Amino acid sequence: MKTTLLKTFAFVSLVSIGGMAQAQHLHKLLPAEQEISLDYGADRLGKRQDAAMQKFRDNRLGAFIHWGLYAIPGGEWNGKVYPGAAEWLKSWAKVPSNEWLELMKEWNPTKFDAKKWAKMAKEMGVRYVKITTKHHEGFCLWPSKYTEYTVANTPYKKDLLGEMVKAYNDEGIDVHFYFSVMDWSHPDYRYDIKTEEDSIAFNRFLTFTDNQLKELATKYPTVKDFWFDGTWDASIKKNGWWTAHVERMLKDMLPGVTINSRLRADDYGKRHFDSNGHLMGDYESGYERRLPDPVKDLKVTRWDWEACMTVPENQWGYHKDWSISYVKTPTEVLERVVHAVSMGGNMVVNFGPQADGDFRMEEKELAKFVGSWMKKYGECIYACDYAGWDKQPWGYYTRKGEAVYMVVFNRPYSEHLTVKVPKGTQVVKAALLNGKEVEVVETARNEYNVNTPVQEPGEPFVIKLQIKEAAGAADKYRDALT
Ligand code: H79
Repeated sequence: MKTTLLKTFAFVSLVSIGGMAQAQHLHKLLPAEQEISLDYGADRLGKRQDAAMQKFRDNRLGAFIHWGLYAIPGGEWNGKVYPGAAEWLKSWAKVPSNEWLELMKEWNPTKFDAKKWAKMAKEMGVRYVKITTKHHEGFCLWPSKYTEYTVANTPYKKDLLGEMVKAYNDEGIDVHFYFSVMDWSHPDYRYDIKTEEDSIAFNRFLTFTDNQLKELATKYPTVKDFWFDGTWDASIKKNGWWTAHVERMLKDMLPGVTINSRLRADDYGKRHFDSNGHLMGDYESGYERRLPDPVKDLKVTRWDWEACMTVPENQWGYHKDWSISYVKTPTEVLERVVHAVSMGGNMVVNFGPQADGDFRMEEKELAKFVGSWMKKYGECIYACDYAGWDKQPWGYYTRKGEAVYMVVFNRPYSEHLTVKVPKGTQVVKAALLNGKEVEVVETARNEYNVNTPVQEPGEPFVIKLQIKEAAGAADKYRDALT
């Protein structure tokens, strides 16, 4: 990747797009001969192919847990309910850090039962859980020895993170760590580096962060992934070297660990994708509360990616009033999961537990709904990938080897589901996942009608197509002579 070229010219043009570094999907690939030399760019081209990455990918469905002090006020401060994201309340209500951290005195989740949480995740069918070890507020769910703002100094006292890691792992669920680099509780954090003093303070902050990360990797060595957030500030963009260093440090400590692209900034402060257009980290993590367009954005299959979503419009931490914004129905949540897998990505569904350690009723019901669907149809999700077939209006395709799954969300009045196959592909058989065959009729060159099941499933359902990809198969269709 290190090629010498017109570095000065490239630098000038890069500075001009520097302002757009936040646009996470600006990732034009430069022709190889025009690539610039980078010390802190992508470490690799293309997808990671090792077993740990394959496991990450095969898991496909995950849950996010946003849990911190913000669960206590639940979006309300001094009698005023703020409609913004509950985990940002400190910022919306302009609460000084010392006052905010007083909430630690009230942190006592008496209903918390890690085993129950793990069971709920298991029943939902998630294969991994991403836990906020520390969100922007700076409060740590583990007893970090590098700050006083931890669960150890609350009435609860015990290591919440440790309890969770053990309980999830005991259920066979992978644990991923969310970690916010931006830390509102730390006096040395800087949004930008403008003076020598800023630089000295921020270097201290980076050492503190290294220490916390080493602590997490040492105390909880079964962690499979670090998902970094709060990395958009100028201070971090000016220290791209540090983001590359963190990725290397964690990978040296924990072989196989995966790291999201959001951590990284290159030599020029370009984030997610380096100045040559190559993805940094192991998977793209910019799909937050949005998804690629299933018709136009096929390029996302060039790299691994993971999306995450909230159930209300934008609430990650617990907010007491979900009536402020639209709340997705369980079927809508499910559709986003399928959408992600159909495009070769993972989906993480967010939960914001209450301060008492229980989940709100809507989240419990959602977990149950997704779980009962996954029990019946999970075969079209786990270890499945982008099928490469033209999107049809009835739903989404996923694929595993010779099986192509049709996941039907929109049942047509015609009762026929149009399937257009790539050239040379034949549909041999179509069946429901319970084995019951459905009729499939070849209607034109590379086109089939698959019948909907006679009995109304009453929910999004799956038809499994067995296919044959024959090279040079005889073509019985004649081209139009007109
Ligand atoms: O943890 C959840 C959110 O709290 C966190 N990421 C998910 C997983 C998140 N929220 N917002 N963001 C990440 C991006 C925030 C960008 C902004 Fe800004 C911060 C908009 C306004 C303040 C960037 C920095 C743009 C202006 C300043």
